[in-house]
Amino acid sequence: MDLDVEALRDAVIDVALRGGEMLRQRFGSASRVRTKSSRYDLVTEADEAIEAELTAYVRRQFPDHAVVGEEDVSRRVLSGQAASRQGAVAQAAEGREWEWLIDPIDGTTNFIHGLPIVATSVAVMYRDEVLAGAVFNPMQDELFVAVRRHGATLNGRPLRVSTEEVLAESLLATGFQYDAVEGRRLNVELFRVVLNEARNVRAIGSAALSLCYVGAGRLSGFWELRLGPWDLAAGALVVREAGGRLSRLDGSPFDIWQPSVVATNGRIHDQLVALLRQASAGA
Ligand code: 2AM
Ligand code: CA
Ligand code: CA
Ligand code: CA
Repeated sequence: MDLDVEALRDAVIDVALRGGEMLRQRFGSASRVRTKSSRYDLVTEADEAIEAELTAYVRRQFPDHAVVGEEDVSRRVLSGQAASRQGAVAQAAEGREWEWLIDPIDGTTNFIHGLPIVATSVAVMYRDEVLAGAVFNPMQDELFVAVRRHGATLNGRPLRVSTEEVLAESLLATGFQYDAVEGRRLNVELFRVVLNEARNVRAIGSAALSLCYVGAGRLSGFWELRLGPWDLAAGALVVREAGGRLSRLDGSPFDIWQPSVVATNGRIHDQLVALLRQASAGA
């Protein structure tokens, strides 16, 4: 490895802050909104400009690292250059040991509407292991950082998950996917079932920030059905390093390459997974 812990931390922070600064400058003036896979799956000029800048920036500093960005992967799939999203990610990763995952704007729909729950999410992996991640919301000046085995912080202060023991006292969050209406139907049912048991449920429109909020103890837990590795990598490391627990929706081991996630304070994890499994079976 050619990077120590401090260098890794500094590198992810630097890239996330750079992206967030561009995001802040563009906030309130989303332009050229286009659709991708469905009418809910949106991209703007800002997503593409920020990703292009961050990709070039990482490559200048680390010429032997690969950079995988959401919009680059989307372009490869939509143009037919890659047959699937996994294929496109593999193309972009070029088989390199060091790999960066970049989500230039997490919360693009919020960005388009001027809702300031938006972030740039950046993670760096070595041989398929996420070593460091940073999620920066420039509208609230909140920088979440996690380094594997070295903890998670918010603006430099150490993070710890919340202590709720039961769903009835838990504030949870989820997100609704971009596939056609049918794809959302299942999560509407999960939402309904969980809402009956939890204190309340939110859908804040940024998966990366939702994960960071679990790490910060602001949410007791979060689940979502269909995310990409750039949505998950940095935020999941924040959850883990803040003492939380992660799995897939069915309770099996978490993996950024799999689309579903359940992230909690740990204490309510089994209860939430059991409820989601039961609700999925009945849906
Ligand atoms: P985005 O804003 O970067 O597109 C919304 O539920 C959250 O899920 C956002 O963080 C959104 O990221 C993310 N997301 C990414 N891909 C998605 C997909 N195919 N369907 C739904 N949400 C997706
Ligand atoms: Ca997107
Ligand atoms: Ca995203
Ligand atoms: Ca995005």
